[in-house]
Parts: sequence; C-alpha cells; structure tokens
Amino acid sequence: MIKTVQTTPYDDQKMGTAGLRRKSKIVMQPHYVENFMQSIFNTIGDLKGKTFLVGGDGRFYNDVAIQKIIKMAAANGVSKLIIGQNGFISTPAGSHVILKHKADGGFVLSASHNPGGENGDFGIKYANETGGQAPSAITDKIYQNTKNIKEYKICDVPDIDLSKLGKQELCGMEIEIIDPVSDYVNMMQEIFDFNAIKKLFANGFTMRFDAMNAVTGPYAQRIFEEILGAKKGSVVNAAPLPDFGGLHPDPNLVYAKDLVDLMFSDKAPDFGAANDGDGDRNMILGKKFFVTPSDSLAILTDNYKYIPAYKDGIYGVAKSAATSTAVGRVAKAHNIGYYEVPTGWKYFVNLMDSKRITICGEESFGTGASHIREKDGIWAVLFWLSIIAATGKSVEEITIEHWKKYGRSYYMRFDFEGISTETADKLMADLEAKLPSLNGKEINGFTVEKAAPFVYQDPVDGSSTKNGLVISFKDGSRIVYRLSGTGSSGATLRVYLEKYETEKLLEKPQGMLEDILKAAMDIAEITPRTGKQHADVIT
Ligand code: VG1
Ligand code: CO
Repeated sequence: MIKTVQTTPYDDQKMGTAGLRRKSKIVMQPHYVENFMQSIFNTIGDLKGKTFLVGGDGRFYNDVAIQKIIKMAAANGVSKLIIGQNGFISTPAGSHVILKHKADGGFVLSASHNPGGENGDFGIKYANETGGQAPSAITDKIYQNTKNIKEYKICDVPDIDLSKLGKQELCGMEIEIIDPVSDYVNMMQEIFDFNAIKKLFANGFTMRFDAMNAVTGPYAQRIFEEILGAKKGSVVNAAPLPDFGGLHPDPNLVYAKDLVDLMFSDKAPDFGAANDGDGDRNMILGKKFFVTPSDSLAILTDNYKYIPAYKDGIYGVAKSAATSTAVGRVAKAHNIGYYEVPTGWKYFVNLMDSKRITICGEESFGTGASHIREKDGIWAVLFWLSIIAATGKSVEEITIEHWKKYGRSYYMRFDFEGISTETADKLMADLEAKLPSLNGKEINGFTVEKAAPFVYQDPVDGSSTKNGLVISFKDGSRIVYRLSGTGSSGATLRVYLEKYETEKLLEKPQGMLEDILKAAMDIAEITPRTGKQHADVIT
C-alpha cells in the first residue's frame, strides 16, 4: 500500500515569519504539498513512536492537503496523528493539543490572516514538540531538503472520514479525531474566573465578537454565548467558510470594517473583538474606542493580578522589536524581566520554556502567554473581559487610566504593499548602509539617538537573528523598518512609528505621528524608490 513517488524540487518552499505561505494555486501544483511535507519528515528523521497534530483553519484546499498529509505520515512511519474534527483546529488550540498530549509536533494548515479561496492564499505552519513553530535552524534544514527532494512516500488508500470522533487506523498508523474545541475551553476555564465574567453578562453587558467566517466561530460561540451567557448572536460570522465569505480575515481597523463601524456607531455594544483566520490574532474595541495591540499588551500585563492563573505573580514579559515600548514601562514598574525579540511568535518560545516570561505580544494584533506557545485570540478577549469584570470599568476608562499612569506611546504601522522584491531589498540594504551616518543628526525636528539593525541574541540557544532596522530618537520616538515575511507575492515594506507622550494623552495618532511619518518617508526614500506617496494599509 505504501507507494514511493518520484518528484522534482520546487525552489520556493522556504518558510517565512510563520510557516510556508503561498497562493493557493501555487500550493495546488502537483506534488507541492507532498514535497514540502516529505522534506519535513526527512528532516525530523526517525518517525517511529512519534505523534503529530493535524488541523487547519478550514480554508480552501484544507480538505485536500490534510488527506495528503495523513497518508504521507502513515507511509513515513508516524505512529499516531491527532486530528481536529472535520480537519478544523485553531492555531492556539493546536499548540495546546501538542503540549497536552506531549506530541512531537504538528501541522496547522493556514495562511493566518491572509485571504483564502482558490485565488487567495494557503499555508502550512509547522510546530515542533515545544508546541511552538520550529526555529530557523530547523526550517533552514527543511528548506535545504526541499531543494534536493527526489521522492516521497504516500499510502495508496481512500480518503479517511474526518467527521467521526474517536480512533481509527490507516496503513498501520493510529488516528484519533478529537473535538477541537472542548480541550481548549477547559484550558481557558483553568486560567480565567468564568463566574466573574458570567456575572458581567448577567448584568446586561453586551459584546460583539466577529469570527470573520474563520476558525474561531465555534470556539467563540461555545465560550461567550453558551458558557458565559453573552446574548445569542453576539458572535457573528461564526461558521468557518472555505473562502471566509470573501472577507480578509485580518482583525484590524481596515479589514474588520463591519465590526469597527458598529463599535463607532451609537448602537455600539459595550465591547467588541475579532480574531483572524486561524484564531491567534485579536482586535479589542470599546464603545467608540480602539485599543492598539501594543497598548493592549501593556494593559493586560499591568492587570495580571485579576487573573487566577497569574495572580500570584508572573515571570517577565516580551514584545517584538517593532511593537511599541509601552509594555517596557509596565515591566519596569512591576520589576519583572523584559525582552525584545524579532518579529514572529517562534522567538518567544525559548523565553517561555525557560520561565523568563509569562506574557508576550506583537503589534500585529497578537497577544498571548505561556499556557501555550502561540498567540491566542480568545485568551486575549477573555483577559479583557476579566479586567472589565473586576474593575467595573469600560475599555476606554481602563486604557485612559493606563496612559495617565504610564504615559502614552502613540503608535501606527504603515504597510507599503506590492513592491518588487528587488526594489524592497535594495531599499533596505541602502538604508542599512546609511544608518551609521544618521547617528546624532537632526531630521525633521527629531534628533537621532541610535540608528542600527535590530539583532537578537537568544539567551537560551545562543542563536543570533537580524530583523528590521531601528532608528531611535532622543525624545523616545522610534521608527522601525522591516520587510514582511508572510506575503505570498512581491514584497511589503512595514514602517512602524512610535511617539511617547506624558501630557497630551487624548490626541489622534495620525496627527501626533505626522512629523515622524515624514521623517520615516524621507530617510528611507520611500516615494522616489517605490513611487508610492502613501501607505496601502495603515493599522
Ligand atoms: C506578520 C506579523 C507578525 C506575525 C506574523 C504571523 O509577519 O507582522 O507579527 O507574527 O505575521 O502572524 P510579517 O513578517 O508579515 O510582518 V499570523 O497571525 O500567522 O499567524
Ligand atoms: Co494568525
């Protein structure tokens, strides 16, 4: 039954910030998934006795790719696969399954916040036994393997039924189909005080959670509506659809437009939130109020004592370099460890495993903690609801009080999309070469304190990673430039801007960041090099 199939390499199977991400049509090419998966299996080596998780966010081609992976795992000697029912699992729930079952890793089929469908994107995230995505040392080896692959192994059997819970067997491999939601819900109940949140809803608190037709709908309905008692219909776009109903499942002010419109209208409920395609990102809104992810990370950290799992104290906190420095001030006030890592959740894994940090986050709508090794959208929502329940304050009141206590980092991200890779690489290389000459200079009223690439030395494995270019100014303002590692075509230049204020707390970020935006555009020569006067997406 085990077939060995001859194949030829694809040259574009390098994983980026979070797994392999390509246009669906690229992934649908013959042997594409097979080459990639065989390269992972080859890199892991002996698979006897090993258990892996498989699932996905339900996007187009999930059903086809998952059957290929199952049959290949069996043919390669994997002992057991744990699979989410109907092939569904959110990225955070997947991480939890790996840790709970002490599995050797897992595959989450998702391109996260990228649109799905035949003309959208597809992706595969590979986690190892830490429950987090494999570090670059491993993904580099896998990439080398994809460039030399000549054959793959697959079991020649009919597709298996993924709807039936329980155990079955395929080509000598054990398969266990699990309910992807229940274990995750149990974990959330262990972290948070569900009774406190129940009381909040019983007293008439209202919310809208937008699942964006992606994987978190069933999790959100079970937790917010069925268990916590939010009004029926509080969770919208709850059924995962292969093309996300045409939505771009990226929970930000641009793509979660319906939710944002509602929250800024007179009909706004007390609380609004959205998650991305695979459930690891979150956006938090109050009535006519938006919380930037960088502030959200700082606020959650500052309020850890309201959460049963953290009330006795937390280890440190970490953020990606591009994220605002707001959480750094909280870490200092609480006298806990504080780390800055490159963009990508995999860089938090060693810090969590070595108990250096408990909470971490990124400006890209990602927050999470050491209960798992991925960011966690629903966890962030439950954390906010817990703070609201404990303090009796609104999202806006909680945030403004935070600014009064710590000052405010005005923060925005500007994305310049669809640039040719050549133009983008040259822009970054020339900018990097120019950085030393900027030190001490005054640009558009800002004096440069330090201009240098961000280089991270992992304190646990000693690895060194360079990611992004940072210009820090004397007044605490910062510009960070980096190229996206999650796109499926061309290059996206991300420009992250931050300005720290202790007096003017209630201004519009656009206005506060206008001068520094101009400086950022000028320093990197963005308009002359890309032809773009403005960013394509601003978050
Ligand atoms: C983006 C974000 C990054 C995030 C990554 C994966 O990467 O900036 O913070 O970790 O997406 O998010 P990049 O390289 O395009 O900037 V998702 O929700 O995969 O899982
Ligand atoms: Co995601």
